[in-house]
Amino acid sequence: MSTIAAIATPAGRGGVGIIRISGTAALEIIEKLTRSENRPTPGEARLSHWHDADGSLIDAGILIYFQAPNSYTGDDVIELQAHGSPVLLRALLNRVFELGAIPAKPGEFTPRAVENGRIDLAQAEAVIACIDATTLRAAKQAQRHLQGEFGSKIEALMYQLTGAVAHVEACLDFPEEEVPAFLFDTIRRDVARELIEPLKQWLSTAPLGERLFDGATVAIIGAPNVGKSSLLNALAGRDRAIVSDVPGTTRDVLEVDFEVHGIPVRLADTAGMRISEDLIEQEGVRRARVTAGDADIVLFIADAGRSDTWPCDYAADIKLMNKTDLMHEHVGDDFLYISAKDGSGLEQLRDCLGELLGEVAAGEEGVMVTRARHRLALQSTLEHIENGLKMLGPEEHLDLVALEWRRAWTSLGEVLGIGDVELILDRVFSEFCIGK
Ligand SMILES: Nc1nc2c(ncn2[C@@H]2O[C@H](COP(=O)(O)OP(=O)(O)O)[C@@H](O)[C@H]2O)c(=O)[nH]1
Ligand SMILES: [Mg+2]
Repeated sequence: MSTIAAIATPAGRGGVGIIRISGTAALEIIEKLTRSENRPTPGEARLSHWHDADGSLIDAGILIYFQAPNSYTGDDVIELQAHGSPVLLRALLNRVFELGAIPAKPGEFTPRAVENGRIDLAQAEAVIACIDATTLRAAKQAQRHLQGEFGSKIEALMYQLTGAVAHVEACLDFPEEEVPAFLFDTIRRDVARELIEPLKQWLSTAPLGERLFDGATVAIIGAPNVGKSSLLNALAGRDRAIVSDVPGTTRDVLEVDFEVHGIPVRLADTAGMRISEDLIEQEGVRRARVTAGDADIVLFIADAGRSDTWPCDYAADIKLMNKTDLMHEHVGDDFLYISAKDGSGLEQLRDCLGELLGEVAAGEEGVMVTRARHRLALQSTLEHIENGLKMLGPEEHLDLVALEWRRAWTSLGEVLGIGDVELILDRVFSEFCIGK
């Protein structure tokens, strides 16, 4: 495999800039780059000098050598911690290319780690999730996946499934009438308890788990001047939208990112819904409707002091009665009473949003299903297990049950990127002793 290199730190100036080199030629490249300084010792950070083709110094910094297989990719890896100057880093990287490395494609280090068996496919996905997470809660969830908690759960299910398949295949070896009936009950009970229940429980975490990374959109709609922009500012915690007592101030759709209980939310403030002669305002109202149509959650807001703003002709998820600092008229329990001005009721609004977004009860958060790819694979696993279960019985074709459950096994394996199912199954089965 070729030796790849890239700048691992973000573009732009910084205190430190890191170049990462991975592959069998890494040491050779370093020998030339450092003009034969002592060969680096694995795991040791040392001061090193890096030279251009003409012998001039490009930069000096810290060199760390991760000897294969104990590196991120599993190959020899060398990291150069240079000064965070884009010019110097570029020159240094070009020199590394001259010496035999090729440019790494985006994210090319991580697949190598998977190929070399350092991490599984789900952990590779967690690397990017960790980096892309926009809330601490999401980052911590990604971290659990990265540490292999997700993979262990999958493997535990695979182990259970292997046992179930082994039992069924053991029955296959007997003439049907000789399989004791209680055996089917045992298999049925084990499969329900060890596979179906945990899978269902786990799948129930998917709406929230996926939201943690994909985020949700919330649109604020209502008549002009009811306090939509004020609410956006209050929730975002900063003065983002212009607030005024002139109706029709907001004309475009304005978006701001914030979080509700660790779930990233994009909040959209819109133009007030009203019939207007003003062409720009008309377009604003049209956009408001489109935004509301696309949003996961629609917040309708009314003004407690103006009954004409109360009727809501839109299918809103939450209805708010604003300006309750001025007057508090109770117009029904389907309204949440707030004041964008003094902040009252906003905590309840956050809770309400959290609930709609799939917030789970407080306490230690388990490892969740956070990606559509994982959810689909787990759903397919569940389906195959249930299909098999339906066919389990003395009159049935047990080979079909085994086939369904092997398919379920394959779906689980796909999550971790385990390819050669037959091979693995055979190996596992070789340890089973039929009839004992
Ligand atoms: N007293 C009071 N005034 C508010 C409240 N929310 C908004 N306002 C005022 O109502 C007017 C319209 O607010 P704005 O946020 O621009 O409404 P929008 O047109 O719906 O975006 C402004 O003068 C705000 O200061 C509130 O909770 N209490
Ligand atoms: Mg506004």
